[in-house]
Amino acid sequence: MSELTITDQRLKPIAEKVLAGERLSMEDGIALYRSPDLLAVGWLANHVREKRHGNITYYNVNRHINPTNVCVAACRLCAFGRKKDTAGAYTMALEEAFQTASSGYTEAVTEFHIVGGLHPDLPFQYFLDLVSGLKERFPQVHMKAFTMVEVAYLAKRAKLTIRQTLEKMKEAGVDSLPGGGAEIFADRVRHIICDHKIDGDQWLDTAKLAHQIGLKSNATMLYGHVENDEDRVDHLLKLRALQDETSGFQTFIPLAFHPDNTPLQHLPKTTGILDIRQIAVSRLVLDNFPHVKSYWQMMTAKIAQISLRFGADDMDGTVIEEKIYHDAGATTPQGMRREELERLIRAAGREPIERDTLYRPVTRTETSVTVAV
Ligand code: V47
Repeated sequence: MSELTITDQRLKPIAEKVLAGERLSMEDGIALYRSPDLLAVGWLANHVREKRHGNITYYNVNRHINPTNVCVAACRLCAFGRKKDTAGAYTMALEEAFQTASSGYTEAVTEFHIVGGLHPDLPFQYFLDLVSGLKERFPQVHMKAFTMVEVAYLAKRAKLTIRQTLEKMKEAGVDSLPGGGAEIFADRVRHIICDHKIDGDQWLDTAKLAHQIGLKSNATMLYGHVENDEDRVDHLLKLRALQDETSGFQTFIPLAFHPDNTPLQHLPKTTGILDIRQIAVSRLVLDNFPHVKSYWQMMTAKIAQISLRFGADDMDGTVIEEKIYHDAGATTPQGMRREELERLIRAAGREPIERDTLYRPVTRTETSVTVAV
């Protein structure tokens, strides 16, 4: 690794803490966002990343399934949701969802990533049947299903507690939860971008319950809209505090806001510099998160690749069919093949490792896929 050169003197005490493995504060996080010395911030994040993961970069072979885009919420951040019976609204019949699950690339997937809108009429049983039906048909595939927001909404509709709802989901075959819906926890920001969702504390409480019943989850942060540096660090610190309690988070995924076709489309898109900095600050502040993912669909493949030298150790996966960002103007491809992901990772000087959702290495032969347990 190259030598650390610091041109911004305010980074010196932060660098000392990072090199000594000490925890960063709110003020440190803000200084990292504001420092003009992005290369020093990146060096430090890369140092932490290499200490944890050496040269390895993870990816997986997954498929996204969005069973419905019908949503009772009308979040200003979103271009995906539709009101029932309006143009473009869709809801998959179960058979259709099962068909979708097996369509696309021929490479065997190890994960289904299942998220959708808050549908006003679909019963809880639909979602349980969806997961158990997929499990029956694809027993070897990990079900990473339903955000904390969907869990809380389904609990309310089914008149169950959050814990009961999570337990029923687990029984039906949910193996872990994705990190969506966290956005930015600060109320002021949430009122502007996603007024209709559960608040930050409810998101955290739901994640805590999931972890307590043995379900791992991810966590996200949507950045690049109306939040400020304090809101961003506050979000990271709240996640770090919960992780201290539960150790249930696997991966943190910063999501760059895509404004097109949303009520916030007057806002500018994030820049490459902010995207890279966001990865680096996340890696430095979230000292108890095993993984930081640079989700190539959001970041673009090129920025995701560069971020492998700025703190990220994971690029997400093949995805196959992405709707949420493409409705909001994303220009990335819908999916990517394993060879291409591996090529990008190798070109960044990293060693690609295919993982399953729980970060166990996957071995493939021409006829089978094996997960090391
Ligand atoms: O929660 C919605 C975001 C999230 C927009 O856990 C938008 O492995 C940008 O959470 N511009 C869902 N972002 C996606 C998500 C995710 C993705 C990949 C991997 C994992 C994981 C989780 O997408 C939502 C919201 O924060 N989102 N609309 C938009 N216009």
